Amino acid sequence: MSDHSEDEHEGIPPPTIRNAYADDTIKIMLATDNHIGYLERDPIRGQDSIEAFKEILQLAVKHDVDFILLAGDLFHENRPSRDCLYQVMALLREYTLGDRPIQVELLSDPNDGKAAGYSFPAINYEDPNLNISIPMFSIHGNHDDPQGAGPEGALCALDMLSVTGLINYMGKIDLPTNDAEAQDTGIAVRPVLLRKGNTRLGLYGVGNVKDQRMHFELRSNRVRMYMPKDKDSWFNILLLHQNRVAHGPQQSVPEGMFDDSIDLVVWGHEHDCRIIPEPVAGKRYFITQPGSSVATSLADGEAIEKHVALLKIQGKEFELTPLPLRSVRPFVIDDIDLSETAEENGFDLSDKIEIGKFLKNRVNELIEKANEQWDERNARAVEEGEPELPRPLPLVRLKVETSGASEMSNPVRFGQDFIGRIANPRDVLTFHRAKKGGARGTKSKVKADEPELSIDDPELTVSEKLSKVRVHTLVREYLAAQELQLLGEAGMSDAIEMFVDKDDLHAIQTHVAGTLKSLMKGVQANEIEVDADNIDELVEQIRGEHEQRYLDHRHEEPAKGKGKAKAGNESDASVDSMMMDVDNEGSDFEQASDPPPPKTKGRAAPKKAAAPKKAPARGKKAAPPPSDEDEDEIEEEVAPPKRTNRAAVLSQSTKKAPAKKAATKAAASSSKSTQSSLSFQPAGRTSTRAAATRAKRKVAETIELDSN
Ligand SMILES: [Mn+2]
Repeated sequence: MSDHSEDEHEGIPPPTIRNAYADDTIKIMLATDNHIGYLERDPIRGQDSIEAFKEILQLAVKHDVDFILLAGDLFHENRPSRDCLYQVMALLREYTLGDRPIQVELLSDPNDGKAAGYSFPAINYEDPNLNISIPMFSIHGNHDDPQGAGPEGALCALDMLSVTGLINYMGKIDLPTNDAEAQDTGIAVRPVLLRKGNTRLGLYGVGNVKDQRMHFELRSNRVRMYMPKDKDSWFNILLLHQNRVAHGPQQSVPEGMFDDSIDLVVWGHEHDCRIIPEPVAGKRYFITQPGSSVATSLADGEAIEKHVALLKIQGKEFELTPLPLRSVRPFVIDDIDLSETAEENGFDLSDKIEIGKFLKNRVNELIEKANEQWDERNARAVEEGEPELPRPLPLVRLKVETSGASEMSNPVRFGQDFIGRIANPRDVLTFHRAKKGGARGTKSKVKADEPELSIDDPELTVSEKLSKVRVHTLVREYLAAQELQLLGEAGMSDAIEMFVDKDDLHAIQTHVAGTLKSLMKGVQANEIEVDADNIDELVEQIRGEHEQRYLDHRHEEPAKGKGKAKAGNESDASVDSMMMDVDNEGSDFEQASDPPPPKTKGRAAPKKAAAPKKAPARGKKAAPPPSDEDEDEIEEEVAPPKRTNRAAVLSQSTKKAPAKKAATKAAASSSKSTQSSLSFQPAGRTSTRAAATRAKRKVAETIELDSN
């Protein structure tokens, strides 16, 4: 056992197995958040994630484990590149196939979760056509979650590995298929049940879902675990991938809400290594948080030495041995307050040259520290009989609080002096300023309850903008600047997030096309006689309706994407409409922080939308198609400016009809010309793509700085 990261939990002795019998001991290689593909194009760090993954597989072989267990985010991208898939598949084939006999017997149904329409089982080593030596089990994370709704339902990268037989994908949440079921089903968890000798092990996997939903399902007791009758004579592991640290109301999952029959929770998603099992107040289970095997942000938590663990289970006892990952490059981070250090060291805050010198010295010290760290770790490993490894370039981050200093030099140029000595010369320095009215703290995460920040805020430094301005704020500002508000900021914002986060190349196109179609339909349904004066207003009203409808239905969307239900999307939606209740309890920051600007109009919209249907009662004729030539009829349905509710529509339409006679012809033809002037589709599209590209760039950088 390595002797460096123990005793973090005072007083409580680490769980141990007292009398170990090899035949009864299940040995597991525990790891998570490998984020394969992170910075894959970086010439220095491009292979970091894959190297760490390779080391984990080698450790699994070396320690002769029964299987490997991962808790999500195997891949950094929702659609991993070909290189990533190639390397992961090759490594899995290299290290997890072979003649080594498998000693854990599968007791649950091997067909639980198998690919529909095919004969092969879900668990790879139950397939006689495959020769598996070390099975790998994994849930999905938030990066590699199932997306899309093709004929096979939502799929993720793990589904690919699963059908190739290289991985056993678990925790794809079962969604209820009809309304009635949705009332009493929440998240259903079917375990993988295993046995070795006298030890019986239940693996309960819950792939990532939105924290709000998970919180709700837990609170409402709707996380249903299918457990064997004698569940307490099993050792039960729960795998999940959620926020553990609160980033806002309901933006995390509390530690103490899991079933009492659970013995150990393996918590994925949080990147800092807290792998030593921690007890939970009032609960009998422990939590282990292995942390990521690659640093995906240069934040404090990632500077903790990276580990995986050898987990041994015998009966109801377990023992966890942290194993340091030797291939991970060292990372040191430091924080300085420029005005303080200027005072201490007697230089002037306006002296750029002095400041530059000082920062360079400090970075040099950090490089030295990182190299020492590596040498120590290497020496330790060599002592334990491991081969020596060549020293990689370290990651170094210096966070500088610049309040009081007038002008800072360019951090990228600053970093050029360190090329060849550190792995991240471009972003070694970050500048930030304390906000008036209290420090924001050094946490790099976006706080959900912070006020919205504008990208144009002159108070913000570039790095603050990147890390703190939310996408939807960016989108709204951009759409406003381009006068593209028609596209609807909530929908556009979601579409851009899909485009960026999930590599859904069609997200924006689909959204724009859908919105325009709906706007057109709205205009036409109102049987408009449109002229230059009222077209803007009318379109704005319809846009309001559309936006409101979108917001109303927004929370139903994830249900379609998640789970394997192919049909019954309608009813799936009701699952998340349960969530709407939670959301509306008042703490949902999304709802609170992005009210569509024309909210009142949006509200009035549904009433107005009903008007055309009522029309026949007033008019002589049922609502005709928009091309109808009966001008009198059209007149009655004219959308006058400034009508805000149906009463107004009724009174105005009677008043207005006679007055407009003369204008009718012009109106009718302008109705057509308006149609063509409404064809802003192509223009809208290209501009949107430009918006998306810009947003993508900005978002990508943000994500790089701050993503689990
Ligand atoms: Mn994650």
